[in-house]
Amino acid sequence: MTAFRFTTAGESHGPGLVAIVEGMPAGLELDREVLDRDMARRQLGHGRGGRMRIETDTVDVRSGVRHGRTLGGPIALLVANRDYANWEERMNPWPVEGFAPDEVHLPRPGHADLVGAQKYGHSDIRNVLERASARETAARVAAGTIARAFLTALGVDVHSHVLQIASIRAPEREDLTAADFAAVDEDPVRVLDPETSKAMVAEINRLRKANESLGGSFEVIAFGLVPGLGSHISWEDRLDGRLAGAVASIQSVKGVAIGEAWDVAGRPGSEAHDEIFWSEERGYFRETNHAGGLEGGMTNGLPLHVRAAIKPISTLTKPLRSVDTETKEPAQALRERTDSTVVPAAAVVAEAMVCLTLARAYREKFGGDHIDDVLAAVGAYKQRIDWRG
Ligand code: EPS
Repeated sequence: MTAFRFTTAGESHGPGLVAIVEGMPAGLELDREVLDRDMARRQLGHGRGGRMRIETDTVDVRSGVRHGRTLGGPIALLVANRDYANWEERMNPWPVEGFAPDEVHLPRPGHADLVGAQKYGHSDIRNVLERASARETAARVAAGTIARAFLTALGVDVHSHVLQIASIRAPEREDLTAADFAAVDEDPVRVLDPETSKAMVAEINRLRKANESLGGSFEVIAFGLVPGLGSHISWEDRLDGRLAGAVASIQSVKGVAIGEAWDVAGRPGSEAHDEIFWSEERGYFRETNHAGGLEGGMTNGLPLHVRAAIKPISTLTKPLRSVDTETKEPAQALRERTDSTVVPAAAVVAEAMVCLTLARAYREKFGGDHIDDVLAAVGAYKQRIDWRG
């Protein structure tokens, strides 16, 4: 059986983005509207730039699915770039007669521009920035829709919310349930507290006027996981490492935390761990979740909490100091159309990366060629460990 994996291809202003997802079982039901809903959620959020008015992202399934069910083969997904119509000469895969694109020579501090050009030997920085662009996350979310459909079939729900934008923080909330996220996408910054939301929108407006970009942080929570995904046996199998890698690979993410990580670091051990109880009706249970649902690199059956910090976008409308890579003279960095903040959208991308990571862990643990095989294996396992969650 092909191991679960996915890859993406595509440039920001090229013809489109592609995702290929391999290793899904056959017979999994997909709902076109649900897939497109995730694509639209990634485009939400106060503080996006002009590009989001051009694109209306949808998942165009090109293989691996027939009449709404997976076939077991690779699933190819296409997300068109509508903006390509405005870039056809500059981004054409083939030489365009009588046209020579202007080269970009002004690397943005914080972006892949300078190092990418050095490493790959490009004089035109556009050859780097097109692939480094966070437009690529549309393909990740497309792949994530397939992983999410698989997890939904297994009773797993993955949600996200924004915790912080610039200096504005949402109040901490414990014991969130899946139902608390019912209206989060209706909020302009995808935050659960309406007062904080207003303050965040005001701060985005204020800093945008000052030509600034804004970073922040967000949390992804997965409900309904079985205990025992991932493993303590080998470092590569530890789910905390895989989740951290998956989420840290999102453009502009600079930190990932599992559970109460940074807070727990400052507490005595007696206040850092989740004590274990057992009762006739519940079986094993905990009264706290400081660990964020992971112990020893494995899910423990409690909700999984992954937080991430994202830096302010490195394209600034008031550019930072840089150097012209042709003349080596001091210059201002490239100034392009850009977003002010992408924190709400990044949380949706992180949901996709968490879904893809969890789908892989389920595929490894339970195998199965048809979705019914997977459901039967999960059911048998729950019975063996007497899991009632
Ligand atoms: C991005 C720059 C902007 C963003 C883009 C990511 O694009 P443009 O240069 O076309 O205005 O809008 O994000 C998306 C297109 C998207 O779909 O998220 C960058 O440099 O990373």
